[in-house]
Amino acid sequence: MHQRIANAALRAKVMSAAEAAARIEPGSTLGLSGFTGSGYPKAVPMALAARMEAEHAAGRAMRVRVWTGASTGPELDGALAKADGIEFRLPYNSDPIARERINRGEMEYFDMHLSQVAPMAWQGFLGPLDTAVIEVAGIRADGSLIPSSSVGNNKTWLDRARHVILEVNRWQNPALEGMHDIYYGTALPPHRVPIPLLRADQRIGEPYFHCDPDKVIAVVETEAPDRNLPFAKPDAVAGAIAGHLLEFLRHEVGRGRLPRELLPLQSGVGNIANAVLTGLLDAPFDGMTAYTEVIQDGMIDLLRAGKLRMASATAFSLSPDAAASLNADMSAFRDKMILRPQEISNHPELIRRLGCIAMNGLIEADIYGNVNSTHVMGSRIQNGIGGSGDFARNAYVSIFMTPSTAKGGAISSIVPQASHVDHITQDVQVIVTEQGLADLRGLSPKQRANVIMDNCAHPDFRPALRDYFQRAREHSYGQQSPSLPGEALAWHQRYLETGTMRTA
Ligand code: 0RQ
Repeated sequence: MHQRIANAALRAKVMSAAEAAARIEPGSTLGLSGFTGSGYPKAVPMALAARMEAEHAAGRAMRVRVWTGASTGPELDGALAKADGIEFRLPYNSDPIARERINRGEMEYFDMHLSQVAPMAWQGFLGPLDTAVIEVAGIRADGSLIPSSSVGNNKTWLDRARHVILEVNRWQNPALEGMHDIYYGTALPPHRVPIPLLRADQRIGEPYFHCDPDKVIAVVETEAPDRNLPFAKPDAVAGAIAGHLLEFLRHEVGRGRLPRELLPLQSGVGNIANAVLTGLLDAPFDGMTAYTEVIQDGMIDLLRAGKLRMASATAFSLSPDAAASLNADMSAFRDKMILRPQEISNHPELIRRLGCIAMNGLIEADIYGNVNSTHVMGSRIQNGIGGSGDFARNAYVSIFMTPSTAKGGAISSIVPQASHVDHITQDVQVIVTEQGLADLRGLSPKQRANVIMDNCAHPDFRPALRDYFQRAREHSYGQQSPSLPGEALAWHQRYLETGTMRTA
């Protein structure tokens, strides 16, 4: 017992998850570990949800405010949302139960840029933090903490919270020790200094978190897997998108605009991003690096094949199969991976300096290249902006990819006007669909519109887009970005009323 807790004072604080959850005040703000389904606490949130359900059954309200790194897992967001226990949440969420509550207006949600969460917490803009609940892989004799499969905002939560609850998860591989790089050099203006990171593979911090042991009110032992969904096998659409994108990268190398080993890759989450990574296995680029948020299945394959030299991220986001295969072989990967706090993995200064190639998904793009990553039909949140904004604005080249249609072809992903904008046209340099690729660099709005309609839109929707654009050229108030606003948004209204954007 207690093999993972080498510090005697903290060992004395071991208790059950229910006892730990009982120490959380109703109405308090919790800073929880967890990033894209890894490294989130699994026992205390479940026990807290059970307590909330009992309180609600007795007619007493019990809700908390939840801050995390990014999305977590069903034992955290799912359980607390099901118990109607979340009053407010930030940042990125992908849990379906929480998504439904948010979209029914029962839960407040702010999907802020991931790089800004820790600085805003330090600046005091988010209010006080009561209790941090952090999963770790172990506690060392000196009380320092071995991070688990995500780093996220844990350093900040441990520093800022009045109280700390630790979950020590025996399921996490002990060989994770040494893989993390926790940078303690950030400060608030006017005391900020440059972050001394010049290469994706560089270490600038230390492998452990520090935490004042007097703040620790409970230590809970668990043995529970991170839970992520398996990826779908790349289909023809994902394969075509990957093909266009890889051709573009080859072309850029040929023109001398990218080195042969490319520049550090940032890859969003999801099946298409994974298909692109799989495509890189056979592409003529060697010695690649990744400076990204999450290490996903495709990156493990690239590392194994030696195509990717190293990957820097803040978390793993692996299917159950990939997690099991990495766990079986973790020590072989230790010097090829670095997990950092998300304020570093997503730091605009570093992304700009390293010149990342950013590749993210989108919900819809308009003919001018404004991108909606978050809100279906302008009002229904899907996940959140996550780190896409951190990377899109600061990347060497900012690429967005999507199938050209959604909902079985009823919706065009290319629309006259995005119903919500996360990434303005200046932050979107390349759009790729299975139809083709639009290289928008250096183009004016009207030039962009032509390239996007011709290269990216589905042929079934091209005539309607062309017709709209032509009439906007004739009747628009101005001709810099011709638009007929009422008519543009009628595409979305038509879908809401008829179930399709098609007119015939
Ligand atoms: O909904 O499952 O109910 O049918 O949106 O769509 O096709 O599964 O897309 O998994 O590639 O995710 C933008 C959401 C794409 C993702 C987004 C509906 C579609 C489906 C999901 P259903 P798919 P993907 C690093 C970077 C923001 C965060 C980010 C995302 C659902 O990439 O969250 O980039 N990005 N982070 O049917 C109506 C359309 C639609 C549409 C799709 N045009 N209209 N519905 N859908 N397009 C990672 C992190 O930051 C952690």
